[in-house]
Amino acid sequence: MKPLKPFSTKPYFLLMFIAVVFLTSCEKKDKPHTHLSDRSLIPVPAQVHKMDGTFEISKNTILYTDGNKELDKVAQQFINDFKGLGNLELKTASLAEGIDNGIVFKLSQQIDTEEGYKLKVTNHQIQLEAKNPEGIFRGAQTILQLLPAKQTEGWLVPAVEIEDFPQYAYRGAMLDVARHFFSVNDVKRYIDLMAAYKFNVLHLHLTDDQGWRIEIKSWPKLTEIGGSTEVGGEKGGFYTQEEYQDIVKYAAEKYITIIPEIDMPGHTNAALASYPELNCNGKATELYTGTEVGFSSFCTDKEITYKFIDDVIKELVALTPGPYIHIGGDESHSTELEDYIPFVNRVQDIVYKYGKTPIGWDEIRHAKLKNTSVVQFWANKENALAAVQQGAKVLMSPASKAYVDMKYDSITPLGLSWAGIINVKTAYNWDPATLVDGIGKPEIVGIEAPLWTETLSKIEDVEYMAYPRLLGYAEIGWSQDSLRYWDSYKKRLSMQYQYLKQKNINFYESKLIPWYKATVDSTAHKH
Ligand code: TNX
Repeated sequence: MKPLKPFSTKPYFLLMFIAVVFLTSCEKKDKPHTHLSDRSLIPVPAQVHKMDGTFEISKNTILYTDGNKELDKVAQQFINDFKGLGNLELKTASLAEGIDNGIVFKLSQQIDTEEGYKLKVTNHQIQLEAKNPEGIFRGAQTILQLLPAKQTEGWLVPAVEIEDFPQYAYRGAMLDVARHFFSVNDVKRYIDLMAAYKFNVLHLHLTDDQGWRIEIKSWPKLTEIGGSTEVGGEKGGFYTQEEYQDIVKYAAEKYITIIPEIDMPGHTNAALASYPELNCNGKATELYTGTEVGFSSFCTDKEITYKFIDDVIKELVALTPGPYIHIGGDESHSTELEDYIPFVNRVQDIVYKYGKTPIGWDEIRHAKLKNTSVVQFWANKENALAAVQQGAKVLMSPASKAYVDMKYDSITPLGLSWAGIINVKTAYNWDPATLVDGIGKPEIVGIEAPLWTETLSKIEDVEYMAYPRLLGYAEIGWSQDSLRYWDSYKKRLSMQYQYLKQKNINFYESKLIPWYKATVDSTAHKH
């Protein structure tokens, strides 16, 4: 055997090679990682490319932004949301050339879709880009869904590339705070949950027979008297203008527009009980705490009625930055059609006079609509079609699919059933663009899921009816129809179990969904 040359490097190379292989394989073993299949995205994004790798958010992770003030606020919200989950407070820094680690939120003109975003997760970076901070906010919700609901072996985000944008510009939910009153904090909680699933509109049904819930300074008895009760005769409540503005601001931070509704000429008993002059006979009505509809009407041929409406809308417009004012118009069974038509025409003009666009329930199509006005389809297809023929746009809220106050099944303890039973599948499995012959995507502004509260007196009741169905409406509004399948949705919804629990939502555990109840810990893999 030939002796080794004293300074031969060969054996060292071999040793080093073995050491490197050993160490990297160890590192692989110890570094926890996760898979995209462990996560569930609702609404499903337009394009998802699975990649290899995992990004881990730790206490050392830095969130970089490119110095835009509004973007910084969105970053701060992400930090707060993450802190709520993980008790870790991420640090921020401004983005500089060459940064290729950490989390990056960046505005980019290369993305041209409203609310759209591009997200890229690799082993060492999460990069989120959008045209504006709103798109970043939507994308940040996706990042939160890419995290486990509870800490696993770390805050692991699977590597992925996502390009996403919404199918409809208007993705709403409605809360009836008139039948039962809900506090500012309840409404904020509703907003939080909506934001997580990319809704962008909250319609507040502020007035009805049973209550007037928004302070109008020039007509103070509306809330003093009209806001004093609710269904069942309990104490009602109302939002002061400051409280309403607080809601508007809170929603705006989550890129949710508040649309206030003053329902008229019917559904007006609370106002009629507050001011005798709004009644044709000059006498105030009694406050009403039952659940019948269709018995009240403003006196449509008194001038004071229009002075009243002008004052109300003027004050409301001053508090409402969003483009729409909802004027109701439904179930005016105590108003003759010949009175209803000129009434709606005048109210429509008042809204335009103050620079806003009116929305009304589908009955308003009887009036002469401007082609920028929006009709909210809820029950009558002919009404919706007639509105489209006038050139108006349609907001889709078909009661038999999208009314979240309908029962899930015949034994649901809460809710109503006049429009049918809406289980989680029925709520999900419909397409707004094919529901009414003659009304397609170009005529539709979007969808909205109304929640009427005749039978719901607590926020837990509201949540029980809204969740999980609201997740389905979120997906109908946001995701491409070609990507929506019940089987896929069902699986993704089942995986939201821990997320809904983690947020303490009192949701209905539908038997149609094979809820994935295991702690999310078991979804992190070591290889
Ligand atoms: C119909 S939908 C109504 C509401 C009720 C609801 C109950 C609509 C425009 N009007 O006044 O609260 O049914 O489901």
